Amino acid sequence: MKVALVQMPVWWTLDPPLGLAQMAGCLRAAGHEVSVFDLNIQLWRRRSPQSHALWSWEQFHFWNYEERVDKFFKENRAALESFLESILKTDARVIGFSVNIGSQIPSLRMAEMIKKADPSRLVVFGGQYFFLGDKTAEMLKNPPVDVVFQGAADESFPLFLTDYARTGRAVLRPGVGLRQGEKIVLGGAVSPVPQLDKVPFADFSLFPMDLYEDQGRIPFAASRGCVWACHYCSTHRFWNGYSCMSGDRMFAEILHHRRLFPQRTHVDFYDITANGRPENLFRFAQLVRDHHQRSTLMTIGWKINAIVRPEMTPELLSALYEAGCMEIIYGIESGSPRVLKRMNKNYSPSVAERVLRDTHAARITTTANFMLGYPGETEEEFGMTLDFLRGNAASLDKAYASATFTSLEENSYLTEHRAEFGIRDPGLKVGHSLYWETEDGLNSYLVRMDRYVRFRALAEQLGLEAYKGINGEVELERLSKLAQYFLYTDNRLRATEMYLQYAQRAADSETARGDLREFQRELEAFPQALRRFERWRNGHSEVPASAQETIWEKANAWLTDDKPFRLEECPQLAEWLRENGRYKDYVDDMLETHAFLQGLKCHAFLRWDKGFRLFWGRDVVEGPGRVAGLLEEVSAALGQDASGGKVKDERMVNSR
Ligand code: B12
Ligand code: SF4
Repeated sequence: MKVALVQMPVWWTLDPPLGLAQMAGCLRAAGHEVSVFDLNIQLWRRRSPQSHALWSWEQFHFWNYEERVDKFFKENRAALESFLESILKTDARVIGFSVNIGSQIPSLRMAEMIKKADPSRLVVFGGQYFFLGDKTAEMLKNPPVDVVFQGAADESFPLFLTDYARTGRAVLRPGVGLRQGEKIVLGGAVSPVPQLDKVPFADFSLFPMDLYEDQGRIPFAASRGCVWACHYCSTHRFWNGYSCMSGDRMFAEILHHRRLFPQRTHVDFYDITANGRPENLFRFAQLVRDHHQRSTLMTIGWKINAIVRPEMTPELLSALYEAGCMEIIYGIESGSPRVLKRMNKNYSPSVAERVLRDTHAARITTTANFMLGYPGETEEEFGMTLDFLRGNAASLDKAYASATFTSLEENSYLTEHRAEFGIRDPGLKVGHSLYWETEDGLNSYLVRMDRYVRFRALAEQLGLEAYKGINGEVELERLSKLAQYFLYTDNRLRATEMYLQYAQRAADSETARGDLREFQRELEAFPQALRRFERWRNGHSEVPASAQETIWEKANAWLTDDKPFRLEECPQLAEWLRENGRYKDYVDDMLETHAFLQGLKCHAFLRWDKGFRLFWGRDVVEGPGRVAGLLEEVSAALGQDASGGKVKDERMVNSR
C-alpha cells in the first residue's frame, strides 16, 4: 500500500522527527511503500527573516492560534502548494500526519488542502497529541480527518493499512478512531508500551537528512515511559509503564544507523529515563566497547536522561564512559527531602550526592535539572536547593533550572489534584499551567521567577553552565516571561513596558511585535477615552465621594464587564436611585461613558479605585501625557515615527 507521512510545523530542527521515522520503519517492515515529507524542516529552511523566531522553543504557542497559522499559510502559499503537489504525485492513497501540541492546526490546514485537491485520499492523524484525553474524538469532528490513531502506532498503523489495502475501507481496531456515517467511533486503547525488541528500527533513509541543523547526530529511543511516577510529570500517563530495549537490540539498531550515516557520530537518546533497566545499559556499553576492538564504526558520543538510583555504580558509569556516554542529565529538582517527597520522587539527597560525584569522577559531563517553587516549597526549602547546588558544585558541570520553574503539566497528578497541593483554582484557563498560585499567596509566578533569577545567579557565580535563555540572554527571557504574565493578569500597561524593553534588545521577535501592534491600536484609542471620561467626571464634580462609593457597591461587578449595561439589570442600584433621585443623571452619564469605552474595543473601562478611574486592563491610566509617551515609544519600537504613520522598517510593510 502506498502511504505518505507528513510532519508539519512546529517541531524542532536539529534532527529528524523520531516518531515519524519510527512509523516509516514499521510501515516499510510490513511491506508498505512509504514517502516522507518533513514540511517542518522544509518550511524552516525557507523561512523569511520576520518568521525566524517562530521556530524558537519559547514561541511554539504561536502555532496554536488559528489566525496566526492562517497568516503563515497565506504568506507561504506557493511553497505549501508545491508540497501539496509533490504529496499527491506519490499517488499515496493514505496520507499520515504526525501531530503534537504545536502542529495540530497546521496539520489540519494541510489536510484541508489535500481533501480539496483530492477527496478520495484517506487522511490519518497520529502522534503524541492523541495519547490522552478526548483529543481523538475532537479531531475527528473536522471533516478532512478520516482516521486518528490513539497512542503508540508501531503495530496498529501497519495492520490498519493492510486491512485498508485488502478491503478498501477503514477498519476499526484498538487504537483507531474513525467516522462511521455521522458517528465517531473509537476502537479502544492500544497497548501503550510495545515490546521494543520486536519493533522494527526507525527509518531515516527517506528523510531530507542534509536539511537538518545538526549534521552530526541521529535520534534514538531505547525505551518508552518511566519507572517512576513523579507527581508533576505526565510521562507515566502517556506510556503507562516502562519498556526498554535489551542491550543487544540497542546495539543492533545504532550499528544499523551508523552504517547508513557514517558522518553522524552523535547518537541522541530521547529516552525520558534511559536507566530504567541499568543492566541493559551495561550490556549495551560492553557491546560497544568490544566492537571498538574490531572497528571504529561504534565510536560514538551519546548522552542520556537518567534517574538518581543506587545502581549507578562507579563500575557502570565507567563502562558508559568507555562506550562514549558523554553526558548524563539527572532530575535532581530540589535539595529538600520534604519537597522531594511531595513530588513523589524516589531518592534521597545523599544518594544523589554520591551518584553525581561518581558520574563526574567517571569523566562524564554531569548535569542536574532543578524545579523551583514546587507548591509548598518554603523560602527555607528553596535555600536547601541553593545549599545543594553549593555543596555539589564540584561534582557538577551544568545546572539547569526549569525555564517554567514549576508548571502544571497536563495529565499529571499535580494538575489533577491541585487542591491537595494548596493551589488556588480559578478554573483551568490558558496560561494557568504557568501562572498558578497557592491559596496562602506565598507562591506565585513572580515568587518563582525571583527564585529562578537567584538560582541562576548562584549557578553562574559557582562557574556552572546554565540554560542560556532566549538567544543566549537571560534578561530577554525574564522580560518576555513577565510580558506574557502581565498580559495574562491583564496588566496591559506593565505588559507594554516589558515588551518595549524586550523590543529594544530583540527587535525581530514576531510575538513581541504582534502584541505591540495590538497595544498600539489600543493606545491610539485612548485620547478619545480620556476626553469622554474627563467630560463625565467634570460634569458631575459635585457628587460626593460617599455617594459614588455607594453606587459602586450597588453596581459592583458590572463596570468591569465587557457587556453593555442597562440600569434595569441592576435592581439594587435602580432602587437606590429611586430613593436618591438627584444622582440619576450622574449614573446615566456613567453608563453612557461605559458604553462609549466598550465601543472603542480597547480593554478600557471604568472602575472604582479611590474614586472612579479609567483602567486599561487592570492598570490605571493616569493621564494623556503618559498615554502619548507610551504611544510614541511603541511606535518607535515598531519602526514608525511618532505619529504612527510613516513606516521606517521594511518588516512592518510585510507584516501589515
Ligand atoms: C524527545 C522529545 C522531544 C524532542 C524531540 C526531538 C525529535 N527530533 O523528535 C525535543 C527535545 C525537541 C522536544 C521538544 C518539545 N516537546 Co517533546 N518530547 C520528547 C519525548 C521525551 C519523546 C518523544 C519521542 O521521540 N518518543 C519516541 C517516539 C517513537 O514516539 P512518538 O513520537 O510518540 O511516536 C509514536 C506515536 O506518537 C505514534 N505516531 C507518531 N507519529 C505518527 C504518525 C502517524 C500517521 C501515526 C498513525 C502515528 C504516529 O506512533 C509512534 C510510535 O509508537 C516526549 C515524551 C515521551 N515520553 O514520549 C516529549 C513530548 C512529545 N514533547 C512534548 C512537548 C509539548 C514538546 C514541546 C512542544 C515543548 C515542551 N514542553 O518541551 C517541544 C517542542 C518545541 C519545538 N519548538 O520544537 C509533549 C507533547 C504533548 C502533546 N500532547 O503533544 C511530550 C509528550 C512531553 C510531555 N509530556 O509534555 N521533545
Ligand atoms: S523520573 Fe522523570 S520521567 Fe520519570 S516520572 Fe519522574 S519526572 Fe517523569
